Amino acid sequence: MTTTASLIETEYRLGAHNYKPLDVVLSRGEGVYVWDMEGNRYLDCLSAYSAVNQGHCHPKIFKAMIEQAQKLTLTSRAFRNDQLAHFYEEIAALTGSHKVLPMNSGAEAVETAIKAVRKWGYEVKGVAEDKAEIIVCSNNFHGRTMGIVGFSTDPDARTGFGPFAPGFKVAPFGDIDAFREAITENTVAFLVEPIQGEAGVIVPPAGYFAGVRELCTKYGITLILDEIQTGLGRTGKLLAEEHEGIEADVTLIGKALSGGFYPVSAVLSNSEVLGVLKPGQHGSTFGGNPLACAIARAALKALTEEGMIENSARMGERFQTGLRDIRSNIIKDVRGRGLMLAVELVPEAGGARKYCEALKARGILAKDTHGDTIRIAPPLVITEDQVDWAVEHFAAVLASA
Ligand code: IF1
Repeated sequence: MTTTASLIETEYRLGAHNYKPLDVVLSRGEGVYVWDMEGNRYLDCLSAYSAVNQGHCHPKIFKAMIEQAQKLTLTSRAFRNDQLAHFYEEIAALTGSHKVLPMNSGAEAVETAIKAVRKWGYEVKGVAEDKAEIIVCSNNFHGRTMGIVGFSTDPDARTGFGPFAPGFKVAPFGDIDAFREAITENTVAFLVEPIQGEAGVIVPPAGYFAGVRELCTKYGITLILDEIQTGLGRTGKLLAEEHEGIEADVTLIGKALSGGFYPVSAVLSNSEVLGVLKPGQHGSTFGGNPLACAIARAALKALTEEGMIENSARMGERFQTGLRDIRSNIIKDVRGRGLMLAVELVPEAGGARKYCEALKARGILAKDTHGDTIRIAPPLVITEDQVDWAVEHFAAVLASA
C-alpha cells in the first residue's frame, strides 16, 4: 500500500539526498492551500520558493495550459510558433524592456545573462579578449549550475565542485564603497539580487541601489538584477527595483513567470546587451516553446489583472506588522518587503527547523534557512483573514518557546 511513510522511504532509497524536506507529502493544491496524502490542509508560506505567486493551480493559467497543450507544445526554435511574439510583446510592454530572451530555469537565465554581458563587454565596451570581469555579492544565490556555484560564497554550494570559471569578483552586499573599489576597467557587469533571498531575506540599506545605479552608469557597467525570486509581485511591486527608484539594464525573471505550472524564465534587456547575440551563439530546445509562452502569458495576466501585486503590498504590510507585534524573547528580527518576509530567531532558540515543524503541526508550511531564519512567502492571493490566522499561529509557536 502507498503510504506517506512508504513514499518517504522510497525517495530516500532511490533519490539522491540533495534535499532534506519536511516530512509532508503533498498531493493537492488550490490557492494558498496545499493538502497532504492524509487530507490535512496547510497554508503554504513558501509558494515553491515564490514560483506559485498566483496561488496553486490557478484556474486561468490551467485553462491556458490545457488549451495550448491540445494544439502545439514544442516546435524548437528552428521553426517559429504563434505564441512567442505575443509573449514578447506582453512582457516587454509590462516591464518596459526592449529585448527578451526566453529560457527555462532561473539558473539558465543567469547563465544566459553572463554570456551576453561578456560578449557585450568585448564588442561594445571594448574590454580586451577574455578579460571581462563580473562583480557579484557575498552570500549571493543565483542557482546551481557550474558557472554560478563557482562564484557562490556558500561553502555548501561550492565546496568539492571545482575547478571553477574565472572572471568573477565578490563584494559585500549593501556596501557601496566596496562595490566602487571592486570596479576595474574590465568590469562589464554587476550581478545582484534586489533583496537577497537565500541569504535570509536581506533588504539592502536605503540608497545602496541608487548608488549602484549611478556608478554603473558612470563606468559603463551593465546592472543585472536577478529578480527571479523578488520579481513578479513578490515584494509588493511588479519588480523590486521599483522600491529603489532605479532601472536595471538587464532583468532576470523566472519562477512565477509560469505561476508554477512549468519552468519558464527570461532575460530582459535594453537592446544593446541582448543585441550582441547572433544566430547560433545561444539557445535552448525548450526555451520559448508555445506551451511555455501560453502559460507565461496567462500567468502575467493573472498577476496584473487580478490585483495580486497590490494585494502583496497590502498583505505583506499586515503580515509584517503582525509578526513585529509578537512578544517573544526568541525573535531577533522581522524583515522583508511585500510578501517576501523572514523572522530571524536568536541563536539560543536552537534553530528555526523545529519551529517550522511546530508550524506544520498547526497547518502552516514555512521553510527554515541558514539555521536561525524562518522564511515566509505565501501566494500573493492571501486574504486578510488568512494573514491574521497565520500570525496567530506564528505567535503561538514563537511565544511558547
Ligand atoms: C533550490 C533559495 C529560494 C533564486 C535567485 C536564481 C535562482 C534562484 C534569486 C535559480 C532559485 C531557489 C532554488 C531552490 C531554493 C531557492 C531559493 F533558498 F535558494 F534561495 F527561492 F529562496 N536566482 N532559488 O532564488 O532558479 O534555476 O532554481 O529556477 O532548491 O535550489 P532555478
